Order: sequence, then C-alpha cells, then structure tokens
Amino acid sequence: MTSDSGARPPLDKARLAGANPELLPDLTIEVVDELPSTNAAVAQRALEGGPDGLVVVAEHQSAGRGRLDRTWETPPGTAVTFSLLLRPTTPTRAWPWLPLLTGYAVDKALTSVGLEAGVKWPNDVLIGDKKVAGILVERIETPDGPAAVVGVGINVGLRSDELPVPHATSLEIELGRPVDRTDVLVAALNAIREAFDAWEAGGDLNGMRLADSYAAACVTVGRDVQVDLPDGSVLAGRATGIDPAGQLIVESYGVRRAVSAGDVVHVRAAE
Ligand code: BT5
Repeated sequence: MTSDSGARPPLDKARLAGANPELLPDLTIEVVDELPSTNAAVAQRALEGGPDGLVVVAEHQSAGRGRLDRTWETPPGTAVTFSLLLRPTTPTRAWPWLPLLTGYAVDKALTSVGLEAGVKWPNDVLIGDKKVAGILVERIETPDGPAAVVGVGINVGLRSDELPVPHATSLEIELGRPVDRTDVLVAALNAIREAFDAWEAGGDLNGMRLADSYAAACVTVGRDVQVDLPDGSVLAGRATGIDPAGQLIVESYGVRRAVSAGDVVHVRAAE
C-alpha cells in the first residue's frame, strides 16, 4: 500500500467546529491528526464521562480496528474515520440494531454524493461487490451506564494502488473524481444521528419497520450465502430476510435459522 497524502486537502476543521447549521445538534466534533483508533479514543472518553454526541475524527489511524481483532487500514488523509459516542436509552437487548442502523445511514449518506451503495449484513457498506465502508460498534460499561461507540471508516480518496485489500473500493474510484471528505463526514454524521434519534424515539425506524427498511437496502437478502460461525462450522443457505431483532434469516434445506451478528465470523456469497 503506498501513500501520497501530501496532495490531499485536510478535513475542514472550521466547518466541523461549533454551531454549524449544516450539522444536526447534539454533535460535538473533535478532529485529530493521528491516533491509534478512534474507537479506542472514544471508549476512553466514554469511561471518563464523555457526552452523547461526542465525535472523534482522525486524519489517520495507526491501528484502526475491525471486528474480531481484524484491522482497518487507510492511508493518511484519504478516508473518513470517526467514532461517535451514543448513550442510548433503548434497552441493550435492542442494541444489535446499532451497527445495522449505522450501515443503513451511511448507505443513505452516500447517495448524497451520487453513489448507489448497499449494505451487507451485518456491518459493511458495499458498492457492487466491493467494500467502501466498515462499521464497528462496541458496547462500553461506564459509570454513567452502558454506552455505544459507533466507529465508521469510509474509503473516500484512496486510489487503486492504495486499497488495503482487493475487495475494497473508494468513492473516488467509483465516481472517477475527487470527493470532499468533509462533505462525506457531515452527510454521514447527520444520517447516523437522524437514524439513531428516530430509532430511540420508537418511530418508523424501529422493530419490524426498521427490519423492512434495512432488508430493502441489504444486498445479502435474497442471496445464497455461507456463514462462518465461531465454532468453525459453516451455515450454507439462502438469506431470506432480517428479523425484528436484526438477525439474518438463513433458510437451509427447509429449515429457517436466525443468526445474530455477534455469532458470525464472515458472511460470504455462496460459491
Ligand atoms: C469492519 O470490520 O469493517 C469495521 C471497520 C471499522 C473501522 C472504523 S474506522 C473508525 C473506527 N475506529 C476503529 O478503530 N475502527 C472504526 P470487519 O468487518 O472485521 O472488516 C475488517 C476487514 O476489512 C479486514 O480484515 C480487511 O479484510 C478489510 N479491510 C481493512 N481495511 C479496509 C478498507 N480500508 N476498506 C475495505 N476493506 C478493508
């Protein structure tokens, strides 16, 4: 992976600071040049009493994290990498919706830059079959109650030779033109905050209706899949839907099974 970050404009800190009418209220944004992982930074802030709506954005992460100890890599100045601290009042049993809700919101935000994306259950945003964004939601027990750290990485300006894995893509590659990272960040934060607030309020984006909306945006549903489970077994079948708990429904030899995101190592298209 090579990097030519010098040519890339930095995030527009002035636009992200203070009361910017472009941004929904209840978002407090801090931009830092480099740190290991925004999720780790926000988890620490959550323990120290950080408020709901705190956002830490990094120009570069030196140890970006994926699920299950996997890594998330992007060259400096090419991506939007941030973590948002939420202190949901929704019972924690409903929290498995948080990564799905976030992916759904990021998917919607990408339409604002002119791209048709889709969500791959549970936590990827794809363009075609390539991953353009990843989501890592972690639950932290804090003195003020459980908190959620919602981490999002979006590949914005990576060029082909900078992609960390062959099945990745970036907004710039897909659109064939540079994309303003601050625009993407503002759109993503607003979309996530809006989806989260609606979910908390128990409106349209809740339970059954959220499952329906998510399923409609989910490229996994309707496909033959192979789900790698933590015990090393593989569940092969047709993904037929999302249940009200946010689990993927897989039908295999006439048997319906619901798998939860926490129980899944990988979901692959069937060969
Ligand atoms: C994810 O994990 O996709 C979650 C990624 C979350 C990253 C954000 S960035 C801000 C915040 N702070 C953090 O430390 N993390 C969050 P997972 O589904 O486990 O996918 C990880 C896999 O994606 C890796 O094993 C690679 O195969 C691939 N990968 C790594 N970097 C990538 C990139 N930039 N684009 C596409 N795929 C990538």
